[in-house]
Amino acid sequence: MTALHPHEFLDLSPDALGHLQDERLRSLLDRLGRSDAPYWRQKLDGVTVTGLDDIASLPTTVKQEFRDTYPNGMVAVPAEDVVRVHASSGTSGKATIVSYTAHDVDVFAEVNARALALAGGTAASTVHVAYGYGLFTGGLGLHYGVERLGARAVPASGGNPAFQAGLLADLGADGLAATPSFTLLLAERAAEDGVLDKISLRWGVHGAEAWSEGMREKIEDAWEGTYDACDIYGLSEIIGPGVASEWAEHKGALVIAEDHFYPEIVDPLSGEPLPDGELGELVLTTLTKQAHPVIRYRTGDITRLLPPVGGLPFRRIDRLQGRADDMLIVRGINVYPREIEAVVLADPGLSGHYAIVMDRRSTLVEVLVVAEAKDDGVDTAAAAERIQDRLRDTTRLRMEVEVRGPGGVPRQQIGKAKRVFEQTDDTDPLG
Ligand code: DLL
Repeated sequence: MTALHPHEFLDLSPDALGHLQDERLRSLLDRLGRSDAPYWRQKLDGVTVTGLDDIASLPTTVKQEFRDTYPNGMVAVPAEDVVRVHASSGTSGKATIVSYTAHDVDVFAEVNARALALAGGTAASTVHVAYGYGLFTGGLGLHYGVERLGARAVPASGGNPAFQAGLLADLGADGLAATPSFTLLLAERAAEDGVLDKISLRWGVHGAEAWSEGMREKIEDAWEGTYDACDIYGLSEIIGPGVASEWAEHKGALVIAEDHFYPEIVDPLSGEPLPDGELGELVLTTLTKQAHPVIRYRTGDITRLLPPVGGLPFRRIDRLQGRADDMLIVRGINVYPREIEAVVLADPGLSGHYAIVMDRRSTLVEVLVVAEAKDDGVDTAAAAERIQDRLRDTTRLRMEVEVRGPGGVPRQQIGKAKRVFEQTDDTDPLG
């Protein structure tokens, strides 16, 4: 079976793309304008936008609107046309439910098949899907993508790394879909169980949480042979994974499925549109969604728009810094957990596991970074001092650093890795 080149999925000139987006936006607005749902009547009341050129004068949408209309208030098709629901994995507030028609499920499969092809997948691939199956969009989204690619899916879901490492060895998967943190855990388990050399993984799509270049190196080094660790981005409110993903041949930014999701960048404070290249909040409009369309959704994710590469028509987004609301404010200085990760993961003596503790026991918050030695031969006190110096250089903040022995940072087997812990009393927040 010859490799599927991404062009086979994305055969559009930039001009043709602009027309397609314009046409799709008009048809979306036309459809929503005819919806009986009070949400859409209110949202589009007085809107005169006719096409892509004046998309910035459409109102934006925020997450709270999903909560306010829970569970079906934003649904723009008759109930009998809905074939599936998913929910956001949000930890705070009420879950947000999203609905899909058969066509939406089809688009979901298509954009994930592209993401897998961009990362290195072919119809001859076996892809081990270790994202959670269920209400979370990761498992089923990638699973349908694998099937659309014509490849073989192993629906492993989350948890049980020992069993999963064995499956990787026995079934010969070449592709892996999993969070970066679980991928590292799997590799560690495979090494401990002595099955690493029986595993033939060559590429993977990793996302659902922010991860650094240092994490990419750790993941690519963790498997025997060459391995391309590609980033995949998405969110339930838009569709799930597959909104944007990295091309193994041009790593460093993610190709946006712009024919389905129209991207803009706005100033996170004022909401004013920013030009391509400038850092700001990603705003997305679902051009083809039927059941649960969203207009100009404020994702809360900070990135910038970059030009297309490699002959594909689609612009790209820079790798994500993290959510605007993940930003830690310490003594007036803003720092993203990913900046701390970059320092910890760049140290050759440390494993990829770490945690950030926001110690709020006194009036001034103190930050404790807990990292872990790669093996017993590492001088943990010297490593802690090194990391503390580098953190001070890169963030201008003094943080406490503790380097524990191998296995000292608790592992998480299911869902998105939790990196930041709050400490308000003397109990150990890491458990
Ligand atoms: O995390 C969908 C997904 C599943 C993406 C599997 C990739 C792979 P939600 O649970 O709704 O959906 O969370 C969406 O997670 O707004 C980002 O803040 C964050 N996120 C997702 N992918 C990335 C990534 C899924 N590659 C929220 N890098 C988004 C950084 C990411 N953050």
